[in-house]
Amino acid sequence: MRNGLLVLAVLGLLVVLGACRAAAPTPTPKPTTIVIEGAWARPSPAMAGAGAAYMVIRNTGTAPDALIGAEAPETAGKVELHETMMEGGIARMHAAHRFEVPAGGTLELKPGGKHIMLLNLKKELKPGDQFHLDLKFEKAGTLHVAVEVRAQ
Ligand SMILES: [Cu+2]
Repeated sequence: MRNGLLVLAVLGLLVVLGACRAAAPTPTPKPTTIVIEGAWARPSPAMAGAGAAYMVIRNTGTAPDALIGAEAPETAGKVELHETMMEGGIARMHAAHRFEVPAGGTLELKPGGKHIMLLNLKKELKPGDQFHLDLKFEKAGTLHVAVEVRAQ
């Protein structure tokens, strides 16, 4: 009698475990977690019309993401993703549609490389000032960043 109950209990447990296994979702990569570090921009007079912002974008998630656009409505009429490339010894900037941020990796925006181009400046970028930049990511959505204006 006791043994019969034990067998039933074990069978019941197996059924429960089996059900759990069947119901368990297939593992999917966690959504990206984007962290922005050290966002800064070079000083630029408004009459220059353009400036550039730099930062390190860290993806702490297990899925890749991509920066697909940016806006700074109070500061620049237009914001583009730019890449600097050497062509015949001359550095030229090209607009890019997206910058990949690999899973568990970083994307570095720096002078002479990939950067965020601020066009049609609405105000002077003075050392010590801060301005807001909205970064649009494919998966993480829009992140708001404070950009510090400094010489280097
Ligand atoms: Cu540029």
